[in-house]
Amino acid sequence: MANQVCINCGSKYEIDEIVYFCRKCGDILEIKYDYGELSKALKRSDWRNAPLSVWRYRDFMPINDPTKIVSLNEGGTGLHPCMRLAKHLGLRELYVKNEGENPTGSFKDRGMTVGVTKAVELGVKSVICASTGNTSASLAAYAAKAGLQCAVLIPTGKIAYGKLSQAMIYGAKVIQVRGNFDQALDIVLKLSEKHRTIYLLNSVNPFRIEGQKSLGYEICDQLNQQAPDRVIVPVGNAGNISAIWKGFKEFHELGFVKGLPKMTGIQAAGAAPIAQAIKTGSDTIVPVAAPETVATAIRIGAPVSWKKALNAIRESKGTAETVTDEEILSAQKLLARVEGLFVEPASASSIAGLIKLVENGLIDKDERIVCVTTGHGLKDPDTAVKMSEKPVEVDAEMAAIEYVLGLKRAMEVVAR
Ligand code: AN7
Repeated sequence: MANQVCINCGSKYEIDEIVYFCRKCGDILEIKYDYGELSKALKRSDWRNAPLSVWRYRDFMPINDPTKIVSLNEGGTGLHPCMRLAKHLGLRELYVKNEGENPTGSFKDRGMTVGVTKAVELGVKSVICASTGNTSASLAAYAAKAGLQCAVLIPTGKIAYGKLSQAMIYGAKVIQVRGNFDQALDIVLKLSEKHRTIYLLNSVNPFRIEGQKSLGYEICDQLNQQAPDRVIVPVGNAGNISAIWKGFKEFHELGFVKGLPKMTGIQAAGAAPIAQAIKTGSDTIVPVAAPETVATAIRIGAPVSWKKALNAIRESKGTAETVTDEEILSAQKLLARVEGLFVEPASASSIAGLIKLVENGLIDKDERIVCVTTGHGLKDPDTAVKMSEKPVEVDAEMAAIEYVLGLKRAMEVVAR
């Protein structure tokens, strides 16, 4: 019922073939279904009665054997109405889809539950990825659950501490590469071609994208079978925005929603090849050789899914924007302080992008908008601590605390 298909030349590959790039033209692959067949299968299924989660959509996933599913209970994250933030920005209807609520604290778990399940189905014993942090944390956890050997390549010194601690405690072989993410990805792509027994779980693996498309499905289901007008997504390697768009398009094709959202990608100013291509109307990207941003998760100069992302943004009549580190950090603080949502810097770029697009008059204030926040704030505690007011240290005395809380004047404290 499903095939792997090249996004450029349309070459088809069997669903159980281990292939990451088209053998004819070298482009990346996506999974395509016979939607007539899928529609029939869905009519026989009681998927709507399953709880909101990635595996509620099992019938939409290219998995043959449900007994092999490797799950830590991913998906089913909150779609939080953000009334206070909306009011602050003069917007009518704003939601945050908070992916930090996943088992390892990021959206990557949606893709890994499907990708690692596929690895188990295929009978592979060892998995690998390159990562700016979250992919490595997620893969390490799912590999542990499945009993697979796992190696992760991360850039030296530029990965947030929470993520590093996760990859380490889950028992992955953690390899720090003296270089950036793009260099590490290049190595694992070549390595997995050369050593066919090592299964690659970066987002060129189309099974990852299948899991992540559930983010789009969930948003529709949480909005009572309606698509929002706009979805704003942080963009790094560009798998997620492509996956979410695939989810919306499939729900639309299957007749579950009438409309489609404008996909809006946000990149950090120092790592923004996709936003540049959108702004200049280019059909291709110019990779950034030395990407730099405080949002280390999206510190990526040569996004592997760039073509899928440009398609998603253009097909949906969306847009792309860049945000500075300062804008990212101030959006992170604002979201925490007006909505009680603590997200990591890369995730806050969707909020920073929203603010910028509203200020520039590029978003209609009546739109129904969903910002995706991709990872939990505790992934990067150092940045949060650096960004916030320092704690006040006092003697263990009531009067000192009354003073700090403004309940007593300094004189009285001293006099006592
Ligand atoms: C919090 O972990 O690429 O555009 O190696 O961790 O699908 O790459 C992380 C990406 C956004 C960008 N927000 O998503 C990795 C990695 C967070 C992220 C992105 C990432 P893509």
